[in-house]
Amino acid sequence: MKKFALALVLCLFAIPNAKACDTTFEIRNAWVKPTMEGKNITAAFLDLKNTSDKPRKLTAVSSPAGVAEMHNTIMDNGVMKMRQMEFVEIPAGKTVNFKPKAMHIMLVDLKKPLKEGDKVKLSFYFDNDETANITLPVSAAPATGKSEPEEHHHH
Ligand SMILES: [Cu+2]
Repeated sequence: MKKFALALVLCLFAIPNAKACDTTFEIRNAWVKPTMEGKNITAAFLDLKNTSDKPRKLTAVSSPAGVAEMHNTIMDNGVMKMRQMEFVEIPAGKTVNFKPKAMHIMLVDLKKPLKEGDKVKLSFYFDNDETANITLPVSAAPATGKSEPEEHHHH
């Protein structure tokens, strides 16, 4: 239930209009990690669900706070590396999890440091011309608990 409540709150915060509420995408558990001292880079995490019956692609993300990129984390000879992705596929009815040490939304060239309590706006662009605008809290930990069941998907 907590997840659902958060989704509603995010809808109310949708900028510049309430269109995110009408899209076939649901965004939950969204949060941004505070920047570290002297860094202008951080990452955003969220669960993105495609509620339609067609596969979709997330093709771009933007933020007024800086430059937003879709990243994946890969292990290369035991070394953790990040790789930028041109798009993220979301199968019909499935959820893609952006989380630490996995896929994430990288925020670089930030105009100012982000601290706990700040808000970050993100716009998500999809291959069917839908856009979802949300506002994420900057917090040291995920906005909701991790104990709830998650939908799993495998590539
Ligand atoms: Cu990254």
